[in-house]
Amino acid sequence: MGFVEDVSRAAKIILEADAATLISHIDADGISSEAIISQAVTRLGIPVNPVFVRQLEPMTMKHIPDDDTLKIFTDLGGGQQNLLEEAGITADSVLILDHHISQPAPGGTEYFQVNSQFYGEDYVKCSAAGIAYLVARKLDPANTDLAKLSVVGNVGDMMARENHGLVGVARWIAEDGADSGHIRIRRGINCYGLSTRPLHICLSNADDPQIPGISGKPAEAAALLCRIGIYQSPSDQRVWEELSSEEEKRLASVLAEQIIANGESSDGFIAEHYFFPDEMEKTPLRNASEYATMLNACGRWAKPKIGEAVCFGDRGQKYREAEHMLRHHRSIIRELCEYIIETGVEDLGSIQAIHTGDKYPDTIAGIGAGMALSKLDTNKPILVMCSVSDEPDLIKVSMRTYEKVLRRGVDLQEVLVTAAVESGGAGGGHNIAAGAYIPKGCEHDFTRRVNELVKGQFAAGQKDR
Ligand SMILES: [Mn+2]
Repeated sequence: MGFVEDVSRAAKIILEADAATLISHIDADGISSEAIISQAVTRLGIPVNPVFVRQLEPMTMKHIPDDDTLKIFTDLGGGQQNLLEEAGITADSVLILDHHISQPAPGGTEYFQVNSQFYGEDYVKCSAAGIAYLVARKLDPANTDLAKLSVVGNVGDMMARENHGLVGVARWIAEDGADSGHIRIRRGINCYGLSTRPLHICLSNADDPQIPGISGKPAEAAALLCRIGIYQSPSDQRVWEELSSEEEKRLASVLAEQIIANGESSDGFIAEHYFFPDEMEKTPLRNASEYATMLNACGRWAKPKIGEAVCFGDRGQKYREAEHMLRHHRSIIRELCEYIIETGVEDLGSIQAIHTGDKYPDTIAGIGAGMALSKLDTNKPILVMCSVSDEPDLIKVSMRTYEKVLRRGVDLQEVLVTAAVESGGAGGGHNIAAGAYIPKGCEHDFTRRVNELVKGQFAAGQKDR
């Protein structure tokens, strides 16, 4: 069936339900998908019970109540239909809204699903929060306030990364939110913290591409901003979001010149950003990427319901708890990053690797790897291994790299999928950021194999040009 028909059918299934259980993932996309459907369903007067899981696997299936509520799976479920079938959950009590690869149930139970993978190119780069929003909008066209959460989920799931902005149906959703006044779409420097961080800090954190003379150098960044008249003094605290469009153009052209003068490519230096004018200024809720980090912080530290409350509009007690989660999240990541730098990585030739054991939670290994990389050799991907808290036989692997390395032929997803399967594990992710789980004990051989594969990609990339 076509996308429009499937969304209508999903809405009809919800309208016919007496009560619903919402099962969702704990990351930014999972929390925002849940919050979209939950609010849309509650607005219809249908009671909802949320269940958040780290993963849908045999151990977590017990959290799904055995009752006659409609089970709505968001941001998961498509790939775990075997588990639903094993648990005896019938097709007429399930609705799946997902964007991950779908695996049909082995016994042939046909669960109804709206999945971004089914409808062609315009839909592939749309996360579960995108699908959830389109279903919510079908339920009631007045649900356009939820477009914000949909963009948070999409940005949180890196749907804007490759094209430096959302594309296809996810972009349409952002425009829909802009039309109703809930979203402001702006193009500008591809940095993080555009609403909360003083501009010189924001610029000094830029790492992909790096800005010569500015990355890692906040004082130089402040001096530059004074020179071009954007700061009055080096102690100014203006954030990017406060710049006029003339000022942001001036800043972007000066920085682009600086990158190009240094022989680097300025590709990817400008990106599209999504701001939320009805949120409080200078808070993480003002733009999609900072909002997503806040939700991820809640989820990764096992408090998805605090993130959910923020999505529902709580700006009191729960919001303060979310701010606390975010600070905690940042300080642990900073510690991990310092640990990696101080301990030092092993240079294998084409990659650099480190094993952090059980010192830091596996849920932040990838983020820590990304941050540490800016202070290491940025021409080689980084690989971080660590123990997994409740799985003593597994090792989690996270890899990160930069766009300039992708342009030389590297694809981390391909590397990790191949190497993980060979070692009896499983991998996935994106070309620029990927992860894997491998059996404990094979780390040495695994990193050597990854190094070999990356070396091969560099060599093939060389030949192509
Ligand atoms: Mn997702």
